[in-house]
Amino acid sequence: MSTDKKKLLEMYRTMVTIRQFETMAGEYFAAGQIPGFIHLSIGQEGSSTGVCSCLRPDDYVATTHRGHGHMIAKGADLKRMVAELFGKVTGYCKGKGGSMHIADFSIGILGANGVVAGGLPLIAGAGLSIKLRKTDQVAVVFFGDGASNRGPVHEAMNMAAIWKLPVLFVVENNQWASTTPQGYACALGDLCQRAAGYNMPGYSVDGNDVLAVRETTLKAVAAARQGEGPSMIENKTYRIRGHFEGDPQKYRDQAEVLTWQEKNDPIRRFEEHLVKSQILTKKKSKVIWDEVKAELDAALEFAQSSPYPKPEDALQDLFVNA
Ligand SMILES: Cc1ncc(C[n+]2csc(CCOP(=O)(O)OP(=O)(O)O)c2C)c(N)n1
Repeated sequence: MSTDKKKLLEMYRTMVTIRQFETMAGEYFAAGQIPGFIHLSIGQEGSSTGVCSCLRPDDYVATTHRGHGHMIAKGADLKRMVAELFGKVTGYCKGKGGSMHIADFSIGILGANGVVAGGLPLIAGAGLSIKLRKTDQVAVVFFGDGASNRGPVHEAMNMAAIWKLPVLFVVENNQWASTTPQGYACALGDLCQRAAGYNMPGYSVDGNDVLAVRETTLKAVAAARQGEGPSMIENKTYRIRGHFEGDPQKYRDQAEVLTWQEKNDPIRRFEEHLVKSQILTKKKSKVIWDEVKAELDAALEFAQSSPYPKPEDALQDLFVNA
């Protein structure tokens, strides 16, 4: 696969941005400055970045309750994201939606989703719209291993298959669905085996290897753009943080978390690859981490200095003016 140096460094920066965004969100949540619930994707940056690195701004993405990484990788505005997490009027939903309701139609982000597996029927609809409009866009849905056992997955994959819709079903198998280990709730070894039931290609990928994710996604995207229909990709990864911030995590052994963190960090793995390939130096890497931090500090400042929405605006924006 030939990915040029500029693109590789852009992908590295995206992964660093997601990691720093999530780390910052965890810290401010713990400090009581972020209301509601947040679910972080630390450790899953290879999947979000690898997939979105293959997409155009006019391609669609539907994501989940754990969607910050997908949105950042698709190009969402950090200031508006942070402001939304803080419940401020300058946020994506004017501070009234929070983490699980962020959307940005201008760059194809059809939304986070608090309903587990809720993104799949939605993305089948987006795929049908692409087909009817005869464009060469693609529509991608991210969902978890827990979500993969729900009914809407069958309905959406079946429809996408019979109508040959340009859809990518990307299941992020991070080993845990809240407190349930993946193997407890599903009889399959590889979740991509489900693809066979819909006569579509299915790939299982090391989701912490961003280049492997990109290589597989490029294949699936090319097929979708050429009218060959949907594919399923399983990115095998691991959820490093609790299910939600504040989760006491009594259901799993912290040694398991540490092993993934120390031996299989997707950012460290990519960084080592880039350094070995003489694309990145330790010095340049530090510059990138510092630049991203400065960008996030500016987003934080923007969010913190923005006002909360007014109580009288609570019922505004409930309906779209058609
Ligand atoms: C329809 C529905 N059922 C249950 C829930 C509660 N819930 C929220 S997240 C979650 C686990 C999801 O696990 P998975 O799909 O593997 O995603 P992950 O959290 O690991 O990213 C559950 C059961 C919900 N939000 N929606």
